[in-house]
Order: sequence, then structure tokens, then C-alpha cells
Amino acid sequence: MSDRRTFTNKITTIERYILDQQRDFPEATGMLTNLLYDLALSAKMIANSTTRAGLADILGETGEENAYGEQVQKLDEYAERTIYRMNDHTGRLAVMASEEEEDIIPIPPNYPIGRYVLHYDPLDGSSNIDYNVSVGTIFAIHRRKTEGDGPGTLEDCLQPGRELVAAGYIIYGSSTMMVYSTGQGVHGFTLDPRIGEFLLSHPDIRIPKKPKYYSANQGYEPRWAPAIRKYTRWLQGENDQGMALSLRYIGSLVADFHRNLLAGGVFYYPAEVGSGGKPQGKLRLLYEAAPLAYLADQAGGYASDGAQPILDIQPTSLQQRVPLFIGSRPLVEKAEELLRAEA
Ligand code: AHM
Ligand code: MG
Repeated sequence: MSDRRTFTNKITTIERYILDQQRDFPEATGMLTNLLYDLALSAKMIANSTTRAGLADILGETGEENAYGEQVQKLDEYAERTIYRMNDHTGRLAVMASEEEEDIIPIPPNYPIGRYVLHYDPLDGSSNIDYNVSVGTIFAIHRRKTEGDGPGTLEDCLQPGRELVAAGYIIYGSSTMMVYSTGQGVHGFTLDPRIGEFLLSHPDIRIPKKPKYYSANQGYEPRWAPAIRKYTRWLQGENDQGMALSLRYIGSLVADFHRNLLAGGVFYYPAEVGSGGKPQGKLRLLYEAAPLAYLADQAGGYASDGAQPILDIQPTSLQQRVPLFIGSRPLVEKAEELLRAEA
């Protein structure tokens, strides 16, 4: 007789997991479920290309013809096109917006209009690709705000993070992972390249109570306000809690956020002061800060612009930038406290 040992770990594919979660909402139509499938499929296609990124030089420079006379697309353009093409015709979306595009991305006239709004950063940290460093895709899903079933508008895109119905990211690292939330906790799936499936590997992620890391580009310290420098010293050990964090900064937001989500810690990209500084930091509210703030919140953490929760900020433009402090709640609150004291 064959050996039927009892395996304690179930193998759960992302498809099965998303469907199981949907069963808790009998009124759900399956549209959001299918939208998440489409994003998982886009992720597999993009992962397939990112793992071959180092071969571009051999097969032909990006943007030029490769040895076979084919046009080689830049990876960030490929990611952009892939997500767009997976979602333009499905009837699930009213409108899209991408970090790579100035304006809203309408659904083409010949396709049905849906109820959801998709924001995405197709390949965040793409300047890292040449050095074989992890990059990521970030996505955020809102319900449309405008009445009727006509094309979605800018108003549908400019919604605060509190109104999100789902958000997540894909990290193309030593493994490819998709991490998302639909408001019932944060769940992580690892792509098994042998079978081409995302398998549940990190159910119900919670940011650990004891933080390990702080992450910021300390090369910019000369441009930081005194409160931010003081905050950095506090994280390094000038506190009465015996806490001294280690520094880790990749420069790929998804990778930095992912590590701190699993290990505990804080990432910050503050406002810069003085001439030549970035007065609102670098990161985009709609494509980077808000979706990750939603995930942090769902995992028991917090995100702030230094004065207020990121999730409460009403966006006024698509490409709006915002200072970002994100991760373990007490660490983010300390940044707020020091900035308030300085104001
Ligand atoms: P991008 O959207 O142009 O890729 O830039 C965003 C990236 C983030 O992934 C990362 O956190 C940040 O830029 C790093 O910026 P810096 O090099 O200034 O530290
Ligand atoms: Mg980006």
C-alpha cells in the first residue's frame, strides 16, 4: 500500500484562495475575483521577462532589434503593455491609470465598461534592473464613483486610499511573489515556476511587534529637515527603549516594503528642504503610497505623510507625490511626533 502520510500544509493556489474568500460574500459577482486573476496572470508574464532581463545584451539591446530581427521591448514598457492588454477588454474596468502615463487610460470604445478602477505602477524600481536587483509591480483597485455605465473619469481615479477595495504588489526577486489584500488581511503567494502557479506561502501576514530595520536613502540626509535627522538617530538607538535598528535600503520600494512587512521596521522617503530638494519627496500617492498604506494597515501597521494617514489624503492629481513613512505603527507615529514638535 502506498505511504499516505498526513501532510499538515495544504497546497492552495491563488485561484482557489481568491474563490474561497469570495464565498464569504454571497453578493459578490466574481468581477473582483476575476480582476485579481488577470493581475496574477500579468504577473506571471512579467516575471517570465524579468528573469531573462540579463540576456537582453546577448539577444539584442533593448529598444533595438535582437539577433532574430525582432524588436526588443524595454522591460518597463513591456510590463505597462502587458497589464493594459490584460485588462482593457474584460468589461471589469471603467478606467485605468498608470504611473507611466500622464493622463487616465480609457477603455477602448469597442469594449464593455465595468465597475472597477485600476491604478498600477507596472515596474517600480526599474532603474535597478540593470544590476539584477528586485523590482516590483504595484496595483490598487477602487470601485467607480461616477454613476451610470459610461466611461470612467478622472474623478473615479482621484479617490483616497480609504476607499480602496483591494491592493497589492508583485515582487520579482529570488522568487516571484504576489501579496495582496481585499480587506481581509494580507496574503502572500509564491510563484512555483515548475508549474506556473502562485501557491499560498504567507497566509495572514502581520508586521512583527519587534522591529528590525529602518530603510531610507541616507545619502540625502543633508537635504532632510532637523526632525528627520533626529528621527534617524532615534531609530539608530538614541531612545530609552534599548532599540537600535539595522539599516537596509534597496532603493526598490516593493522590495524594501516587503522586507519590512515580514521583518518589522519602517521605510521613509521624507520631504526634502532647501533648494534642489524634492519638497514632496519622490513617491507617488496613487501608484505607490496609497496601495502600500492599505497593505500596511491590513497587516497591523501604519503609513503617514508625517502629519496625517496616507489613506486619508484626497488626491488632487494623478501624479501627485507625497512624503512617506510606512511600516510598524509605533515607528511611524514617532516620525509624526517629531515632525509635529518641529512644526
Ligand atoms: P520609479 O517609480 O522611477 O521606479 O522610482 C521609485 C523608486 C522606488 O522604488 C524607490 O523607493 C525609490 O525610487 C528610490 O529612490 P532613490 O533612488 O531616490 O532613493
Ligand atoms: Mg514607481
